Amino acid sequence: MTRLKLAIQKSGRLSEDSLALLERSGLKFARSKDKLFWYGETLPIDLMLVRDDDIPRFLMAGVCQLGIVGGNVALEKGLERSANLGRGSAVADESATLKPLLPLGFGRCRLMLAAPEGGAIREAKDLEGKRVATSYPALTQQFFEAQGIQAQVVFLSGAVEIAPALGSADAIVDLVSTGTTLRANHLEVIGEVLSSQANLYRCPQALPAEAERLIDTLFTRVEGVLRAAEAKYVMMHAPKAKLPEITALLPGAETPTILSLEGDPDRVALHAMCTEQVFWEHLEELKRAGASAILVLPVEKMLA
Ligand code: PRT
Ligand code: ZN
Repeated sequence: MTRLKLAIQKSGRLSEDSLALLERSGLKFARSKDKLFWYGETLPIDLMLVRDDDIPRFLMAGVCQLGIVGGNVALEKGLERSANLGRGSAVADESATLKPLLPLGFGRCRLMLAAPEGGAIREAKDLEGKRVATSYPALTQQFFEAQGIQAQVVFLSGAVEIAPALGSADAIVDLVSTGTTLRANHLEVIGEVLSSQANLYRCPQALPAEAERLIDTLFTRVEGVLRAAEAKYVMMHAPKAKLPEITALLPGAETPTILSLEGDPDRVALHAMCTEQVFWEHLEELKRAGASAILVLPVEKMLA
């Protein structure tokens, strides 16, 4: 029987959210002690727990068929790989690239160009002939080349933010989420290289029909969970005469369900799906239109 491997980060910023999303999508795993492979108990999809940097390579080589990793890592590794191909490395399918199946909404960050606060370097072009330290050399190189700027990209595997203070670089390109690390090192953002989040990827190779069906099944489930995260099930009592007005205040809702209220001919119960944001925006208007007994419930899954 076909079994697929899905790679996630073993321990790091993406691990918890990746596992939680898969579990909410109905995948359960027998957690093994060695923690490299977890057997999939509810679908024939096993988990591989690895370093995030290895996931793009494993997907390209077909070591795993699915993977969750940041767009920043997938793009960087893709660019590094094309550069290596130029130098004659042997890879079966040169045209293959990793395409995200689904953005997952977590692991959000931005790859930013930053320079010492209040210094002479105010924008990318001030870095002509200067040194830029980064753990993302290929994306950084591409960023400067696209603007016709010749900067010297210095690769550092970690602690990139201290390079300017040590005098080993004039600026850095690094991931930023809250900006605390930059501020602590007296650096400020002067440009954006990339905006990123965690994505679900598949291997570029076409797979046997059964494996492709399994990928579709996983895709549908994960997508359902992601949509449900934004969806709310809203219930309220409303004057019958105001139904068109109230329905219009819940856009995106499929046709609402209307139920009669025992002993009250003028009012009905209305049930509808809508996004949480829309609901809050219109709460006061709903009340003014006569809605009462309003209940908002979370939606666990949305399957069609
Ligand atoms: O061991 P392994 O190789 O698997 O893990 P890793 O250390 O390479 O990666 P990890 O766990 O740090 O990050 C995994 C992924 O999380 C990244 O590739 C991004 O896609 C995503 N991500 C989201 C981030 C951040 N936010 C982030 N803030 N990755 C790193 N950071 C760093 C940032 O560079 C800074 O140094 O966190 C620090 C704090 O950021 P501020 O801005 O909040 O101060
Ligand atoms: Zn890593």
